[in-house]
Parts: sequence; structure tokens; C-alpha cells
Amino acid sequence: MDTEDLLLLSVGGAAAGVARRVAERASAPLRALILDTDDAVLQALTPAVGVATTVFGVKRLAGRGTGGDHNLGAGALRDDAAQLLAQIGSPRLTVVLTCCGGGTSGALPFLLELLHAQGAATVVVATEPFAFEGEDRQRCARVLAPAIEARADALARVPLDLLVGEEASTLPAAEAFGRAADRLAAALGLLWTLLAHPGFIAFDAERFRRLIAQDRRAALPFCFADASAAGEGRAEAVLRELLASPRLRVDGVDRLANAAQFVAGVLAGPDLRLCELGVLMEGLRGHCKVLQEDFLGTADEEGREGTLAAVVLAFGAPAPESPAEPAAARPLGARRGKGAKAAKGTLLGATKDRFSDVEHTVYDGQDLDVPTYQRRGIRLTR
Ligand SMILES: Nc1nc2c(ncn2[C@@H]2O[C@H](COP(=O)(O)OP(=O)(O)OP(=O)(O)O)[C@@H](O)[C@H]2O)c(=O)[nH]1
Ligand SMILES: [Mg+2]
Repeated sequence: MDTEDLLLLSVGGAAAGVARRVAERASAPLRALILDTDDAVLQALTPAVGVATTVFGVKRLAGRGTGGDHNLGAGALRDDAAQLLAQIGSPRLTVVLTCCGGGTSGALPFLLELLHAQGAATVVVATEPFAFEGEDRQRCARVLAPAIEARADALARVPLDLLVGEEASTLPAAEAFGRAADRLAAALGLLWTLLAHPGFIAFDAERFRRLIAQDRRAALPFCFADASAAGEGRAEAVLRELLASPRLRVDGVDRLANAAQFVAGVLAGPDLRLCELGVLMEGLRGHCKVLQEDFLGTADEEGREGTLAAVVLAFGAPAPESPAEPAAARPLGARRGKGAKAAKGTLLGATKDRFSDVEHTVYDGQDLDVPTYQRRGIRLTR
């Protein structure tokens, strides 16, 4: 896969800062497009090789942001869709990053439709506001989630509180935001290196695409965490940190234990030993209760000699009230089939009518819960 095939796309002011940090963290060349409706945010970013910035919706918003209005974010994207598509090109896989809580992320549903029509598989990472930001921003994030979920191929909803931990409420707000952005950028930087610069065991963007770009009604949910350690026993230390990570425990559910699939990406120097991969993979598998598939990828870098870093992505999430089923109860291949039953213990994202009782998202008088290609009767080939 060539570098044009993989794109990091960020939408909104806070996401712009995180995407810029990913460019510093990733040790493989990054093709990133940073989009915002606020020109001042983009002007303040330090330029980086491979990272382009574009303000959109200037006609409507005069480069000043949406002031928290999703409809304005959606309209702004629609105004400039043709120009943005020319910049996006036709990536095979796009990692879309947004921080929900403001209005510019309202552009996401339409943007995802455009990407889909271009043939791109989309992995969305959407942060959710800190609890201390208040109900208005929480609500803003909540109402957008179903429209994103219906259009992405895979979706990680990342509460900022989980990224920072319990201390979030006691830290100065700027520090809490900074810490969240750093942690997110570190994990995404590892993921990027893994996909764009695969080592002797490759889990590249094309494999990721195959894992997520299935015919389904809603995004495959996932969560992710990273850890690193150096010295003797580094693989065991990384494993311990991953298994204890609050980022893999969402709403009281251990998402790794309940994962149907996981991807483990290991980044190390030339001193990486096979037994260390064994420790990690066996430890992760041993923790999972309903695992059906796992994938390992490595990226090797001279500069990492002595340290071992890993990023784990856990796919699938049981309904919170349902306990994990034993693996034998669900046959291989049953999890993501079109029309999988919405029964107790089935995976979120594989259920057929999960949006039937959810309020529809209407922008500019159009029901965005109906994909554009259906609204306009366009046939898609993928
Ligand atoms: N990590 C991090 N998150 C932030 C920061 N500032 C804001 N956020 C989060 O991002 C959410 C969205 O805020 P913004 O990105 O500023 O909003 P926007 O997408 O630019 O939308 P508008 O400005 O309303 O058009 C907030 O609710 C916060 O949860 C920051 O500096 N770092
Ligand atoms: Mg903004």
C-alpha cells in the first residue's frame, strides 16, 4: 500500500492539535489533512511535512468556527465538499479524528459519506467531553454519535475522562486537555507507525481495511490502549499495563475480555525476541473470554532498541448488561454477518435495527441517518 492510500483526517479545533501531535509521534511519514472551520486555530499550528491544513465553510462562517452548532458544521462541509474531496483523493483507509462537544464535528456524517463514496474504509476516533465540561457539551456529543456510528466502518468513542484518569477533575483544565491530547496522540502515533511502516509481521492498512470494511449496518465498535516499557521483563510489564488500562474498560465493561477480535501492534528495535511476542499474545488471549480472531503486527525501528511499545485494539462490545458468553456459544464468522441478531450478548454494531428507536439526525432538512447514496438512489461499488 502506498502512502497516498492511508490518510489521517482531523475535524475541528481540538482534533487539529491532536493530529499535529500524531505527526510528531509517528515514526513513519504521515499524510494528514487537518480540517477546521476556525482559521485562527489552523494558523496557530506549526507546519509539518505531509500535514496539510484547510479551513472550510468560510463563506458561511467567515473562518470563525461554528460556535457549537452541528448544523453549521454540516453546512460548512457541504459548501466546500468538492474542493475537500480533491484534497482527500482516494485513500484506501482513512483514520478520522474528531473531538465531539463542539459544532465543527457536525461535519462528520456527511464527510464519512463522501469518504465512503470514494471507496475509503473509515476508522473514526471520536473523543467525548470531560464530565467537568458540563451537560451541554455531553449532549452535543451524544446526539452526534448515532449518525457517526451509522456511517463509519469502525468507531472508537473515547471519553476524555478515561484518557486522563481519576485526576482529571482535580487538574487545571488546560493540563487535563493537554494530557488527554498527548495520550491520544501517543496511541495514534503507534497505530500509524504500525500501519504505515509494517515490520516482519505486517498488519498493514490493507489488512486493517479487510478487518473493518464489511457489509454492516453500523460501525464496528472498538477501543484501544497503548503501553511501553524498557529493560528486563518489558513484555510482561507492557502486558500488565494493557490488561489494567482504564481505556479498555468503558462503562464498567472490560472491552478486551469481551472482544471478538483484537489487534496487537508491537513496536520495538532489532532486539525484539519472539518469546516477548509470545508473552504478549498469550497474555492477551488468556484475558479474552469470547475471542474469535486475533492479529499481530510489528514495526521495527533501530531507534527503539531497548524499549518495547504495544498498542491493542479490542473490537466488539457486548451490551453492558449482558455477561460475556463462552466462546463455544458463538460460531466463528457469526459475529459480523449481515443481519446478525440483536440478542443478548450480541456485539454492538452487528445488530440489525439498533437505530430504530433513536431520534433521526436532520441537517438542512435532510435525514442524515439515510445514507446519501440511498437518498439519491446511487449504486456504490466498493
Ligand atoms: N484534548 C483536548 N481536547 C479539547 C481541547 N479543547 C477542547 N477539547 C475537547 O474538544 C471538544 C470540542 O471542542 P472544539 O474542538 O474546540 O470544538 P470544534 O470542533 O472546533 O467546534 P466549534 O469550535 O464549536 O466550531 C470539547 O468539548 C473538548 O472535549 C484541547 O485543547 N485538548
Ligand atoms: Mg472550534
